[in-house]
Amino acid sequence: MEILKTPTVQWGAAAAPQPGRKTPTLQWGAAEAPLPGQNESGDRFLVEPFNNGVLIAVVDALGHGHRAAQIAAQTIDTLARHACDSVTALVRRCHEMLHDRHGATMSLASLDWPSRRMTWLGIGNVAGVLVPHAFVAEARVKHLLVRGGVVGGDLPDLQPSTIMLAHGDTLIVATDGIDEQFADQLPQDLTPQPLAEHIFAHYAKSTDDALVLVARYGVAADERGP
Ligand SMILES: [Mn+2]
Repeated sequence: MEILKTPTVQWGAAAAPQPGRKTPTLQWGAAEAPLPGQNESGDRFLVEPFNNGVLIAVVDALGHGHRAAQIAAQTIDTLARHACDSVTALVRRCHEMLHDRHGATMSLASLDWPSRRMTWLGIGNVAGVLVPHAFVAEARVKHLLVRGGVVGGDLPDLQPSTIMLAHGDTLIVATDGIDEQFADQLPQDLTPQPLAEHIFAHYAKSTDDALVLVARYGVAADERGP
C-alpha cells in the first residue's frame, strides 16, 4: 500500500455575539491531501461566516488532478460568494455553473446562529455525521442523509434536513477518500483539529483525493450558565 503524504491541515474559529443572548461559537479543523502522485486535489472545503450564521461545505469534484482542482475551486468560490443563501439555492446555483462540465458532489451545512439550527444537504459521496455533545455513552452518532447524484449532472430531489444544535455537537464531513467507517470508533476528548488529523491518519485511502473537516458548535463558556 502506498504511503499517503502528510496531510495539509487548517483550523479556525468563528463567534457571533447575539444581542441579549449567549454567544454561539464554531471551532473547526481540517486535514486533506491529494491522490498520491498528484499536486492538486479535487476535494475542497469552505467555512464561510455570514451575517447570521456560517456555511460549511465540502466539495469533491469528479476526477483528479488539475482539472478537478479547478472545478472544485470554482465551486467553492460560488458557494463563498453566496454563503447566506439557502443550501437548496446554493446547490441549484452550483448545478447551473457546472452544467455541461465535469460535475461535483458536495455536502453543505448552513448554521443559523439565532435559531441554533443546522440545515444539511448532501449530494453524492461526501459523508456527514453529527456527534452529540460530550460523547455521552448512550448518545449515538447521527449519519446525515446524502442522496445519490452529481451536481452539474444528475441532480436528485433537494430535500434538506434541519437539526437543532447543542453545545459541543460536532459535525464531521468527509469525502469518499476517507473510509466511511471513520465514525465507528471516534476518540473522545479531541478538539476539532486533532480529531481531523486522527481521522485522516487512520482512514484516508491511498486511491483518491481525501479531505475531512471537523466543526464543533459551542456556546461561549462564560455565558453557558447553570
Ligand atoms: Mn473522491
